[in-house]
Order: sequence, then C-alpha cells, then structure tokens
Amino acid sequence: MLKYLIAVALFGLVHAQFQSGIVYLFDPTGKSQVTGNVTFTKTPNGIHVEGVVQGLAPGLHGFHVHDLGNIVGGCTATSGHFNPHKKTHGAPEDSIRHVGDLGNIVADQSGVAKIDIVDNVIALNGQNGIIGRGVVVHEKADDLGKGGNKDSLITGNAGGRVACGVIGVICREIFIAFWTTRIYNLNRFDIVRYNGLI
Ligand SMILES: [Cu+2]
Ligand SMILES: [Zn+2]
Repeated sequence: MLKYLIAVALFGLVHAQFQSGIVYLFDPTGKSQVTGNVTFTKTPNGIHVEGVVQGLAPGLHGFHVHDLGNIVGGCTATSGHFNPHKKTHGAPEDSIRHVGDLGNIVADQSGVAKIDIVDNVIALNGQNGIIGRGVVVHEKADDLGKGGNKDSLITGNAGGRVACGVIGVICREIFIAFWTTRIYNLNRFDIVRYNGLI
C-alpha cells in the first residue's frame, strides 16, 4: 500500500563566465609584418592586458578593441571601435571614451611593444564583454580624442591598420546553482483525489 509519495523538485542553473581571453595579431592581407600575442585576464582590479607586439615602426601606435571579430579580407572588417554606450573616442583614463579605447602601445627602436596594463572598462562578460570582438593595432598614434577635429572623436586619427585579430576564450568558469528542493508527503486520500481530477 502506497502511503507516501515523495516528489523532489530540483531546479538547476548553469552559467559560464569567461575568465581570460587571447588574441593573435597579424595582418590578414600580408602587407605588414606586424605580429603579436595579447592576453586579457580577469583580476580583482580590472582586466589585465598583457603581451608583446613586434614588427612595428618605433613610436606610438593606437591599440583598440573594435566592434567585430571579423578579419576576413583584412582588418577593416573589424569595423569601428567597440562602443556599446554610444560615446565619443577618448583616452583609457577618460570617463567619456569608447569601451574599446585602450590608448597607445609604444614600440622601441627594434619595433617591439610590450603591453602590461589594467583596464577597468573592458570586461570579459556582460555588456562591455570583448570576447569574440576584434583587436586592432594602428599605423599611427592615437590622439586620444584631443586632435581637435571630427575624426579625433571617432578614430583618434590613428590611421591604417597594421595588425588585427579576434579575441578567443582561454578559460571559463562554470557556476552551478541549485535551489528549491521540496518534499511532498501525500496520503492515500490525496492521491485518489488527484487521480479523480485527471
Ligand atoms: Cu582602432
Ligand atoms: Zn575609440
């Protein structure tokens, strides 16, 4: 005789959070010899951007996250600067900037730029998430929105695109949450009544 029916309702939520990403930089058209490797790692202080770009002309080069992770046919396919909040171009430390505005990288006399910065605006998840988007290294310096002309507030007048790549995932963490576990104890009468309703 069935005296009790125990039903356990278990709901689970699984979601993944990106922890780190990587981009390999090169010129898909083969015109420049610029190459690089940059990682983006979540830390308590922001996203740590670290890497090396080589084959550059000595000096400053604009360095941005662009909207699209498309490099088919060349770096122009990455479109404009990643700008989900529809702001104007600026410096990394400005409150008004594109999310993708990471400023300039500096190449030494041998054409090598070492990157080691922490940025609090870009993110790996959510609205400012950069995973799957493009990174572009420019021919010229980014004027950080202070060039005094219209383009300065769009592109920073950083000129051509000498290398680009798509930010891929290195590591992700999976969170699993469970909630609502219920146990129903039903007597025989309840079961009969329940069956009667079907
Ligand atoms: Cu750019
Ligand atoms: Zn910008």
